[in-house]
Amino acid sequence: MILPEKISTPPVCLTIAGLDPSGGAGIVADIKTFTAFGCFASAVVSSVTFQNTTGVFGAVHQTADSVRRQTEAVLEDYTVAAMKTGMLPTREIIEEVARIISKNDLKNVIVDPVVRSTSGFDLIDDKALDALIEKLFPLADLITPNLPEAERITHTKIISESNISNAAAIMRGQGAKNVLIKGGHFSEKGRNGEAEKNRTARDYLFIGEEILILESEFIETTATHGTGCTLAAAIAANRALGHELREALRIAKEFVTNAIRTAPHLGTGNSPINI
Ligand code: PXL
Repeated sequence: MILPEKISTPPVCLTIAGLDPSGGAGIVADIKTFTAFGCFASAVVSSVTFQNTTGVFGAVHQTADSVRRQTEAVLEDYTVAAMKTGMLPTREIIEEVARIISKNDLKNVIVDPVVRSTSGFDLIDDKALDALIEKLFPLADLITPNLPEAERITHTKIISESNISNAAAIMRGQGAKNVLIKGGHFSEKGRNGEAEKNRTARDYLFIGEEILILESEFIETTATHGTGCTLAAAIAANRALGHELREALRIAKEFVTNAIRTAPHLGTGNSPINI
């Protein structure tokens, strides 16, 4: 077997996110994604969740002190080229992560505002969500909400593209520099009248004064577990490799689309993707 050549001094990527022991989402997805792009993966656990492809059954969250000590151990030793945050379940953890990003002047910070699992398990409470918006949005290079997350963050209903622009404007008003709204859910049956004829997966990047619409084939599948984590991690990896944000996103989206297309169909629920 021929393995890809390793980069001799790979850039270090850091994820601060939850553990999904079934390997589809959270830090395991992030580690695999960083590694796939030739980056060196480091990972801080914010919560240990109990889940598999059929759902999330519970979680034991880490304390803010644990997150701080894990992260400081990494940062004292490595230069982190890019980082990604995923499930940050409590206000205390979010405040700690924000403090660490500011103190260490970390760059290329991708914030995936994880709110709820596909199966409906709340991964963050409302107090924590307020802290995520207030403390982390202003420190992010990019935030990556999907439609349900954008709706919950902005308290708006998104059924049209103009609703998407409005939600992005609200999130920018909340301090987010660049906003990626992942429109995959638009393609689901029944979300809006347009969905049946418009079967592409569209993501909307609000960057500077520009809106960039990234379109890809919509793949009809239940194998989507971990797509959000993987996309954000892939963007972070490509920022670490020196790509500017638009290009990092283009590469990351292609990676995720391929991973969905070639998903291993593991488990009896929503299969992980192929990372
Ligand atoms: O996909 C959101 C997500 C992120 N991180 C962890 C998760 C989930 C969804 O279940 O469990 C740890």
